[in-house]
Amino acid sequence: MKLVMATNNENKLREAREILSPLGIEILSQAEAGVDTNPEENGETFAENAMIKAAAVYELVQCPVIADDSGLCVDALNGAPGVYSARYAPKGEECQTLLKEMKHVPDDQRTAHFQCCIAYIDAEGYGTVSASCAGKIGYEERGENGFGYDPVFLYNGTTLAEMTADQKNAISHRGAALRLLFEVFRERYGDKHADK
Ligand code: ITT
Repeated sequence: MKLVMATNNENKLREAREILSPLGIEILSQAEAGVDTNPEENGETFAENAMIKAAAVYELVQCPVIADDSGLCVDALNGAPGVYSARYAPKGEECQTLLKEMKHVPDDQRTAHFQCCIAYIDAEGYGTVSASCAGKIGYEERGENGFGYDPVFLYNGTTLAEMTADQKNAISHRGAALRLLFEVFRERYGDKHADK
C-alpha cells in the first residue's frame, strides 16, 4: 500500500517511514507526489489541523493521505505551546526559549506531554488517531538526535534526543499514533494492504 504524507517536516516523514515501511506501507512525500502546499493551520485542536493538512493534499492526489499535527503541552504553562508548538519560537530556538520560560518552575511542576494526532483520508472515508507521550521538561538541552523539543523532553530521565530512532519510536506519541493508524488500515484492507 502507498500513501502520501501531507507534511513539510522531514523529521515527521522519516519517523513515519521508520515505523510503517517494515509493515508494508510505502510513504511518499508531498514532493514525490508532485504536490506543493502549505495550508493555513487555523484549527483550535491537533485533530482539526491534521485534517486541514490531509484534506489539502487529498484534493490533489489520487491515493490515501495522512497528516500529522503534533506538539508539546507543558502543564506549568497551562498546556502551551500545544497547537502552537511550531510557531512558539524561531526554528532551532524552541528549546532555549522554553527553558528560559520555565527557569523558575520547580521540579515537581515540570511535567509535560507530547501529543500527536494523525488524520487519514482515503476512498473509504476519513478519521483520526491520537496518542501522547508523558514526561518532564529538563533544565538543559541534551542529545543530538531527534528534532524540535526532543533535547529538553525527559522520558524516564533520558531526553528523546539521547535515544536512538528505534528507542524514540517505541515510546513516542508519533510511534503510538502510527501503530494505531496501521491497525485502522489493516481493518480496512486486511491482507490486501500489501499489494494495494
Ligand atoms: P507540518 O505541519 O508540515 O507537518 P510542522 O513542523 O509545522 O510540520 P506541526 O504544525 O504539527 O508541524 O508542529 C509540530 C511541532 O511540535 C514541531 O515543529 C516540533 O516543534 C514539535 N514536535 C512535534 N513532534 C515532536 C517530536 O516528536 N519531537 C520534538 N518536537 C516535536
